[in-house]
Amino acid sequence: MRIHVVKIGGSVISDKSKPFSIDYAKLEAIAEAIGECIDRGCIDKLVLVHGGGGFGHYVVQEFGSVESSEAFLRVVEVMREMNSKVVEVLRLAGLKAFGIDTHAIAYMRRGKLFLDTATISAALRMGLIPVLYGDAVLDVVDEVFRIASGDELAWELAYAFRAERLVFVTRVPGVLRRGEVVRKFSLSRDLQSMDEVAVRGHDVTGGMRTKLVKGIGRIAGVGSVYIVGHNPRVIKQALCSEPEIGTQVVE
Ligand code: IP8
Repeated sequence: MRIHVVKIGGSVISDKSKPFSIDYAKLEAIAEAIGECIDRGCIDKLVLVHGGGGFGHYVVQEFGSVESSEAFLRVVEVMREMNSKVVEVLRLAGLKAFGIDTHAIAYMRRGKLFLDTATISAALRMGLIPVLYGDAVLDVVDEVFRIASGDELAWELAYAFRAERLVFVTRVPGVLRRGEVVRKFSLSRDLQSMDEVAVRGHDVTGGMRTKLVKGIGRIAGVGSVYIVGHNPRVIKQALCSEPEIGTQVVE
């Protein structure tokens, strides 16, 4: 299977400073861009992941952590709600979006993420677009609640499915060095020299650096990896050819 994995940043499609609100205009524009790439035939199979934005991050911030079962259950609840809103917009844009609750197929062992990919692979073979999300999950060894970021999930999915492309759609136009977008970023060489973008509002899973670090050990086997902004034209380029603005991440 030729698979694309796309992670849509939670802060792109929701306002982290305004709890529980989706930015419908932005999400619709992204959904249309993806739909065009499917129609053009440059995407065969697609897995979508979205982040927590003003839903999950806000709640974790409110509770301070996901240590308690109350916090865990509330995160699970609001992230489900966000996912169903996202899926609804994707469906209206004509995509065969199929929401899959991350906490039901993902778990951790001592902080390491594991996925049961059977449902996702079957869904892909059956022509659906699985839509997962950053979520709270169980650590089945330590018996604690943990957060699995959408970024880590996207890397893990891309690695598990040997994705042809992994595209991160973010609030910023790519990895920045001294304010300029870096064209190519090597995980083994360049991690020291990047600017960290301060995240406005609530972000409990780290910024660009963490996004990149999660790719270590997972990038092997993934065809191409791009980090781009949310301009629909650039998203289409990242999915089908090469983005005019954005960062290609390499080993
Ligand atoms: O927004 C974390 O996913 P992310 C989601 O991709 C939660 O970092 C539950 C805070």
